[in-house]
Amino acid sequence: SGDLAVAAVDLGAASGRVMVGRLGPGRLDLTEAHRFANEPVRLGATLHWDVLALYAGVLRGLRAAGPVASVGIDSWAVDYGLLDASGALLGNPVHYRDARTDGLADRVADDLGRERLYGVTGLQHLPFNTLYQVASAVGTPQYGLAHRLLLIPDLLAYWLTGEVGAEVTNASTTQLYDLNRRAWATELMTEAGIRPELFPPLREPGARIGPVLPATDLPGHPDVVAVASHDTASAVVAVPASGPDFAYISCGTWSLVGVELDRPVLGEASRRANFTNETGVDGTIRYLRNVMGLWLLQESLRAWGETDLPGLLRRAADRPAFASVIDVDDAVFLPPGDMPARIADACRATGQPVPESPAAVVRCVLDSLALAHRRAVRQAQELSGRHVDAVHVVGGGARNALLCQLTADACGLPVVAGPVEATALGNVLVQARAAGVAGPGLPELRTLVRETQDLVRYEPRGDARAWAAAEARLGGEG
Ligand code: ADP
Ligand code: LRH
Repeated sequence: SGDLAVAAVDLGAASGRVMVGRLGPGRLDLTEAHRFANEPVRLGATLHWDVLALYAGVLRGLRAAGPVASVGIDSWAVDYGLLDASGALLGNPVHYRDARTDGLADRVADDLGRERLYGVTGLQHLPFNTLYQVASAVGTPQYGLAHRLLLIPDLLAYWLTGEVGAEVTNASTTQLYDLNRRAWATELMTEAGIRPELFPPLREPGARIGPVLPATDLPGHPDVVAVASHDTASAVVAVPASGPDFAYISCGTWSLVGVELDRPVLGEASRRANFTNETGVDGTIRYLRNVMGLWLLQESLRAWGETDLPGLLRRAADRPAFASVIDVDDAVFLPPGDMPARIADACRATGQPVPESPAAVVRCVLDSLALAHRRAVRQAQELSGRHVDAVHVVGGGARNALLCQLTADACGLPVVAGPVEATALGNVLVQARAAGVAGPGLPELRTLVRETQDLVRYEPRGDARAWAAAEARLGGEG
């Protein structure tokens, strides 16, 4: 048949997977070839990614995938590896939840000027932006030896092909990328004491990177193709919307909540609301806010040693609503550690009852996350002027029926949940388009997703005033 098979490597903070996408006329199937845990390792004081374990998982997955025409790689944003002049990796990449930028991020932002930083890069202030991570490394022996900096998907592509480059959607998350000039922000780098030569040439989603090296011993030596290598950018490609009036929540470890625009929003109100302008495919802007997301749930399960998530969610659904709500975006929740204890502290500090069981903690997390979704969807509309009549929830969170329903209720809008593997689908679609088998535009790619993937619709229930009252308890603007 004329069908195309491609492999999508999608590395999330919780797990990595290699998926095979098969496309034909009106057809888009996705199957999982291999899934592996992504477990960070603390070495001394520093939290690292186990990047060689991830690479091994990628190779194993590509072998299990069988023959494919091409391979695309995406991962979480901002993190990177440093290479020496021979191309060898200098130390294990550091996890964005590591504490080494604590305090420093604020100092660097103040020194460079926050308004100006926002005007050039369009990015929200997050302490782990690449800018601050690299600034914290300047002056170390490792930094002194560094010849190249490669973001995680570009590092894996380099190991597979020997080619260096920086894919733009992910480059746009570094706070070292000039949104207006669509180039590295070399002046900012120099002012921050960062060497611009570290950063390789930019490449666009859809560009061919090169064939996999013989030494990888992969069958057929497929081409590696640049996709939207920032996982959130790939997820947004596969949002099954039928027009422009939608908000999306890419809901996994993080909830990335926003709208898709043609041009950035760079005003002072937007900066203060900490909305970001990340680069999407085809010249689009992903105007969104990072909400702490299912990290709170994942890290609670880890603390309890609990593995039965569906059972816990059923019990949480039976708990009363709004018993206690917390500000999920509080920086205290960012690092790994005892999450239930931090949630209890937050309830105590705001004079609310401390959730007394795991089911009650989960209910508190989901009510609070839905509140944060409500606020971000509202602010995205107010700040951008884009009207929204449906909210698309994609990613692992689309499997959480309680969260999807609460989000519909809180936003007062229908939620369309799915696809769960939107990121891998977006990765597959950009490869398929590069091969001339899908597209040409985002609307056609999204129609293919809408017509082939399982979606669940949640209508808003109840009284939105209850949500406004809950939001007021957090000091929100109602
Ligand atoms: P990431 O890309 O950040 O690794 P995912 O998009 O894979 O994250 O989403 C992972 C999340 O999906 C988990 O934290 C979990 O809350 C949720 N999830 C996974 N399976 C289920 C399930 N069966 N029911 C409800 N939620 C689920
Ligand atoms: C989601 C994500 C998000 C970034 C974060 C570091 O996986 O890429 O878009 O802000 O990880």
